[in-house]
Amino acid sequence: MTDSTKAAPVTIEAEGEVALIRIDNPPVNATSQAVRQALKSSVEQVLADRKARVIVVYCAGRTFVAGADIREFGKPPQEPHLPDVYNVIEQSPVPVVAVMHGTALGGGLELGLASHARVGIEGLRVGLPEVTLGVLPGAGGTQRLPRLTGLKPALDIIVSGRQVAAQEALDLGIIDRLDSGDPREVAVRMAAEVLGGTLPTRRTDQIDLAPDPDLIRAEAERLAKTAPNLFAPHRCVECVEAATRLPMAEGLKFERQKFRDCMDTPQRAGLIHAFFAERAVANVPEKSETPREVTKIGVIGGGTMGSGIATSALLAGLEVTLIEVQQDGLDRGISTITGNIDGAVKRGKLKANKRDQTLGRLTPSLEMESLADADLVIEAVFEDMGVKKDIFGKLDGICKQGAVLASNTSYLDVNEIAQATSRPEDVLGLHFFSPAHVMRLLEVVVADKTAPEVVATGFALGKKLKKVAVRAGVCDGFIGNRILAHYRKSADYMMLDGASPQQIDAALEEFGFAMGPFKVGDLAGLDIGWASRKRKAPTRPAEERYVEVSDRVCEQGWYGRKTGKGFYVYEVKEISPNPEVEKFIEAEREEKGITPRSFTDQEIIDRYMTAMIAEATRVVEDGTALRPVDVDAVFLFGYGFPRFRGGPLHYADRIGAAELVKRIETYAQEDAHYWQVPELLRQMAQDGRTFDDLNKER
Ligand code: 3H9
Repeated sequence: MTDSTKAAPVTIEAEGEVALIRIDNPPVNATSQAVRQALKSSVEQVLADRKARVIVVYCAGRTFVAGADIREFGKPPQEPHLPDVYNVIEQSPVPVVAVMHGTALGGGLELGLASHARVGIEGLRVGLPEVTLGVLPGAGGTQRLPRLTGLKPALDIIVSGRQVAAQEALDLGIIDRLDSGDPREVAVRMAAEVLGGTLPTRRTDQIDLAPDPDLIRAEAERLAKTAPNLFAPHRCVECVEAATRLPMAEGLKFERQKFRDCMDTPQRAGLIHAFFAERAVANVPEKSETPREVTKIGVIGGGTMGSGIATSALLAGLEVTLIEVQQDGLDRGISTITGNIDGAVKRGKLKANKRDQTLGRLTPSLEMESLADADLVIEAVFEDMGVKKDIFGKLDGICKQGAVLASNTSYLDVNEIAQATSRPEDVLGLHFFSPAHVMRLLEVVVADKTAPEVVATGFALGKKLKKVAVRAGVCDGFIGNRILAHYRKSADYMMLDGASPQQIDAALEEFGFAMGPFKVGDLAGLDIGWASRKRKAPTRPAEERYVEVSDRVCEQGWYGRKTGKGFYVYEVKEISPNPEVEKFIEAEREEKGITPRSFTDQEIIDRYMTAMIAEATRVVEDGTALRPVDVDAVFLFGYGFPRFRGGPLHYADRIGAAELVKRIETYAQEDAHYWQVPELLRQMAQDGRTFDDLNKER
């Protein structure tokens, strides 16, 4: 072809009646200001040349446009705005075809929707995930998608933010054609088809859309129940409704206004922080090390954790040897894993025809010697240092040189475990969260002697298992459980001082947690916390305030959901407060001379969150977590922290270090042992710095 003009990062390749426009903005072709500018001027240039009778837009690299450049969000918007660029495309008198490969998401799909025909390349996935970032499709998505698919599928796609596979996109009318091949080749072919009249083109704004007020009302009502805290999904419904009654130009204006409203919310900042947090945690000092190859793993222990870890590894295509000491334990493990895999098939996570093959990669064994050729072994037996040291001593004698030896301990000292072997450099903690085949968090616990390439192997395994791996230092409870152990006490203190467990749970659920702390305790099993309190009793400082209510509950054999009773009573479909708990609370208040006072919901949230932030700050201060964002990721992916709040330390920045210091000092007047201002927080307050500043510095 001739007459080629380069306008990086967008290139025009024009010959005769065909103009190919290629976007090339690695890594994911996001529409940064430079791309928007270049795309708009490229289309305008082709139109001004008056030679082309068809324009095809395609992308270089691994994917079609992945949307707006979200790094620009929160900064002053720069022209040209994306909707204006796409309006130029929609109104082009020369038909524009979008050839899409990889993922066409958000502003990427919206580029396709504004074009006059859309062609997908095998493997394409499309979607409008804006809602997951706290915004809405703001470049025509809410106005154009319903015109192509009808209201119902468009509402579903926009409000859920889900990705749609190529075949479904074809069936729904989102794409007109599914093809295969290299994007440029397909682009050339499609140009010829448009010229030859075999690929029809049309403007999306000229398609009529029938209103359906009942559907809109039903969706609004559903969201009022399921997403009362979220801002963007409700605005999405309003925009789709507007598409049914406004002409395109006005609908686009309406959408633009709602998009800006979303942009201004703290939820948008929180959700985008969460998006980047998931990726930022991979930036560890060991990231350039070459990980050891892992294809065969061993899991010791067939309990809930071990079986979950084994399931996760099997689903990732690894070979797994499961070790138990007794046949009945092994049988239970196999049956749990089989149930988990069947569940994965049911939830669409695994194709039914892959079930047997997946389970076929599992080798159950009663002999530790079966781990001789494992590349990596994860010990997941109960939390007892003696037992763990014994296992690691045996592994040292059995495992091949170069095997990685990992413990799934949730709080024990990994240095001490490593000392039980002659190869502490191969030992690390891999702390999964229950259920391990579902929860995304993996704490990679780095001991004093862990070799950098072993850390890198932990991260590589995390990636293979589709986990969010976060680097943690050794301490009691690592990042997550250490912080949890601290702030959980604040809930007990408030309970004894006058707030009921139900009020505390309700206030924190209103804040955005899926469940309040007492419900979480009931779900996880109150015996777990009880065991940990007993373990720590001998070293508990005399000044520490101790609330006994949970011990009283456990002494009755009430461990929560699994025993039918805990802080709540569980009947078939009902859950109600356990009236006996109130009696324990009153008795302890009387014994300790506490006169109950009332708490507002806001005070409950403030105290609970301040306690969490204080310990999280100490975790950053002493280097257990690399950066504040690592703590945020731990809570987002392992502890049900409301994603729209971005994580505890992102949320802390909204409050500000100075205010947090003031709060802690006020609370310390009641309990100076529990409420101590972390030195780092005091310094940040003095210097006017934020946790986000620390993220950038570290
Ligand atoms: C939108 O479009 C709004 C419009 O409706 C209206 C506007 C007016 N921007 O995920 P990866 C970075 S909202 C900037 O590891 P993968 C990412 O941080 C947008 N950067 O790759 C990472 O950087 P680093 C709607 C982005 O292959 C690198 O690219 N779109 C963006 O596993 C590689 O990413 C979305 O929500 C972006 N939009 O997955 C799509 N996207 O290497 C968001 C990625 O420094 N993106 N980066 O860590 C994704 O879902 C995935 O990145 C994708 C590729 C599936 C595309």
